[in-house]
This record gives sequence, C-alpha cells and structure tokens, in this order.
Amino acid sequence: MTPSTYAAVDLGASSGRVMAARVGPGTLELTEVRRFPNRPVRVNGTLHWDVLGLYGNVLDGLRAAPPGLASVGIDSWAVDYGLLDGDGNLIGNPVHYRDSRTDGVMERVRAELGDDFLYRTSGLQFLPFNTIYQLAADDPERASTLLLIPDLLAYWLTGGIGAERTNASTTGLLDVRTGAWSGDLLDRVGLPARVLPPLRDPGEVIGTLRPDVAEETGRPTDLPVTAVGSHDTASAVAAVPATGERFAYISCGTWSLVGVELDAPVLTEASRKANFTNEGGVDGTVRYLRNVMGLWLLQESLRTWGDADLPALLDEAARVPGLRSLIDPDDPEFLPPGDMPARITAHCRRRGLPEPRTRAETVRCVLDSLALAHRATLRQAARLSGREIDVVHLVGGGSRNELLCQLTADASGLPVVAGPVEATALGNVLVQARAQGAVSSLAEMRALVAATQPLRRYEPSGNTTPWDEAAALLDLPS
Ligand code: ADP
Ligand code: LRH
Repeated sequence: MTPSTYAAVDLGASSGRVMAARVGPGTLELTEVRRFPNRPVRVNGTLHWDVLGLYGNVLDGLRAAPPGLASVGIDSWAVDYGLLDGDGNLIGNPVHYRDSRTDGVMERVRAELGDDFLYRTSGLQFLPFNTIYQLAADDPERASTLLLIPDLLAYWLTGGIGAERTNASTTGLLDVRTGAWSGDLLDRVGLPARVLPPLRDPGEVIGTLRPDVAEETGRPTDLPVTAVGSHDTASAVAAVPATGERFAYISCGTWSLVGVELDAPVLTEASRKANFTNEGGVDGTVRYLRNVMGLWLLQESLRTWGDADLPALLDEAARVPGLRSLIDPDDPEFLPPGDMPARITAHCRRRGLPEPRTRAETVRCVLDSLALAHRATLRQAARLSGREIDVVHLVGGGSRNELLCQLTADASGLPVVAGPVEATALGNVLVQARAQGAVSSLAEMRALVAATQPLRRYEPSGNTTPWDEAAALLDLPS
C-alpha cells in the first residue's frame, strides 16, 4: 500500500495548527502546514474563543496543504461548545472554559445532585468548567443543537451534525458505562436532551466538503472529513509510543493530563475523592487521569512579562537552586487568566515558603511544582487503578522542555520518554489512516510512532528523598 496524505486540524488552547502527514506501512511523516495563535478575547466582560478566526485559519491551512489529501480530521481542547439555532446558525460566540460565568455553579449542582450520583453516572472529575456546569450557567433552551468545538468546525466544513464520543465524554453528560447520553442525568440537571446530537465514534466519516468550502479551499467536493479522537487528549494518548501495558502518560501542553489507559472505568469512592476522571479514549479505552494545571502557569507568566525568551529562561532556571519556592499548581486561584508571577509569589508567602526573587526562580518554582504534581498524580493513578507503571511517556509541547522532563523523572523515580511533540496531530492522522485501512490496531499505531518519531529518554537521578520532603511540605499524596 503506497502512503497517502492526511490533514490534521489540531486546535490547542495556546495555538492551532494544520498538519499534513504521509502514512503507510513503515511511514509516518508529519509536516506543519500552518500554525496560528489561539488568543482568547474578552468582550463585554466575557472571555470568548475567537472561533471564526480559528475557522478562517483552518480554511487557509486546508488551502495550503499538499494536493491529493485522502481525508481531514479535527481535534481541539475539550468541554467548550457552540449553540446553533433552528436554521443551523451559530448563536453568539463560544465562551472560554476559563470564563468566570461558572463561578459557584459546580458547587450548586454538586449540592443538588450529589457527588456520588454524578461520579457514578459520568465518571468525570469535578472541574468547574465541565460542559454540564457551563450549561447550567448558560441558556441552552434557546438552541436547537449543541456542538462541541471540533464538531462545530466539522459541521461548517461538511454540514454533518454529530458529537464525537471521546470529546462528548468530557461534557459530564455521557453515561460512562453505556457510552450514551445519560437521560437520567439530563433530567435531573434540567437540561434539554433535544439539543444533544447523535454520537459518533472515531473512524466514522462525518461527510464530504460542502461545495462552497471545496471552492474556497481548492479541494474536491468528495474529500472526506473523518471523525478522530476529537478530544485533543484522546488523540495524544492514541499516539503515545508505548510498547506494552505498563506505562503512564503525561500529555503536557497548556494542561498536564496525567494518567493511565484502562479497559474499564474506576468509579470507587477513593477515585472520586482523588478527583480522577474516566474519559473516553480511542477504541473504547478509558483515559483514567487527572488534570494538573500544566504549562498554563508558564504561558501566563510569559504573557505577564511581555518580552520573555522561553529557551533562555529555561536555561537560567536549570541553574538556580531547585525545590526552594514551591506551589500547589492545582490551587483554583491559578485557573483564571491573570498575573501569574504575582499569584505565585503570594502563594509562596502564604505557605511560609521562600518567594521567587527573579524570573528564572519563578520558572524554576513552576517546573519543580509541576514535577511534584506529576509524581503525586502518577502514584495515585497507579494506586487507584492497580496498574503498574514502568515508564512515563511525556508528549506534547512540554516534551521540548528538557528541565521539566528531567525533573519529572527525578521526582517520580521513573524513566521519562519524551516525545512526540505533536502527538495529538499524529493520533489524529493515524485514526484517519486506520479508517482507510492503512494501519490496523492501536498497538500498531503506537509501534509506528515509536519506530518513526524522535524520542528522548530521561533516566531518574535515583534519589527521591528531596522530592519526598517537598511533597510532605506541600501536603501532596505520596
Ligand atoms: P496546547 O496544545 O495546549 O496549546 P502544546 O502542546 O502546543 O499546548 O504545548 C505548548 C507549550 O509547549 C508551551 O506553553 C511551552 O511551554 C512549551 N514549548 C513550546 N516550545 C518550547 C520550547 N522550544 N522549549 C520548551 N518548551 C516549549
Ligand atoms: C487539553 C484539554 C484537557 C481538558 C482541557 C479543557 O487541551 O482538552 O484534556 O481538560 O483542555
């Protein structure tokens, strides 16, 4: 079988890209066609995504991609959505999950429905921005249809309406056991079931290009748009270059998604209390993980500083003493956009820990603290799921951060295999290629990634004592 070329549209919270990949037996070559910033916009007090700007960039990317594409797939960050009216037009601009409209809403819904019921039904971790809480702060009655972001873009490209299952699993409205929308949950939370479209699985063809889109992008009208793991984390996990079962992953970008892959959800009380999630993966797998605040802390620090040079700052941060200033990165105070260096300083002061004095010390504080949170979450994932972990695969933009990779290995006492940087786009194209028969199983997809993509292995230093002490200082689970 000669290799075919597939396009991946991958929208992360910090940047979007259109990638092209040649995929065939023994071949997986990814090239970047177009990259664009994803900048939230505050309008009239509400934080929005610039969804039309993103869509314009997707069209430009498709126009610039190589000729003869076999298919297109779309993934993005989770939980956010657009509402359509009866004529299929977008009502308003999608709201950003970091907007304050959900302040206090999750607490109200949890008090009304009970954590036990919510977790037993959806298996989802309690995050204030889960779609269920956003909808409780919104007015979905005014809509005919709700589409998650990748499904909205696929609708604009093809006219096809549906909800891809891996991303639907992040809404809090899907039944974790049946994989269907939970009528019971929708009733009890008072949301209109009629707005939720039919579910579809990765690998299903959504449709072909609408004539106007074909004309605008210079593509044929029979070009299929294929459903992939449209939750970016699902695509990233599908492309983790693991060779066996005993691995954990950290999908590390704006967020660090830290966990293991399982066949069945873990819905125990201990899991609920540890706030672990059971999100849907490709091929019905369970992504058993917890969100760690991730490189968002660094992104917002750089934004606050304005002119900072990340590689230079990371070099400096590697030279300042470690494990001095520490924060709990998952403190809700770090969730909204804002002056992160000031929040970090105040957090250290409040805990009676040394405050960072320079930018390099602030960066070191963030990376040490993330490594500690990675370690705690890896250990909890293993304990709660019973899965033994021999190796940690760290994928995404964070795999370019050598200091973070080494600190994560040192803190966890486990080897870290870093890469691919663009795991999400790779998972996206591989699911499309599989739908066309170019690869077979998830294991074969992963073997192809391992055989073709540059990876780097970080060995742990062997001395976890300073990390044990730091974890105790922060009161993290050990
Ligand atoms: P997302 O998909 O959430 O937008 P990415 O996977 O694209 O995130 O990762 C973005 C992050 O990757 C940035 O916040 C930055 O911290 C990190 N990164 C990007 N380039 C580099 C680099 N050259 N060195 C170290 N880290 C980098
Ligand atoms: C990462 C991600 C993560 C979600 C968050 C909203 O991009 O999709 O898996 O929890 O964004």
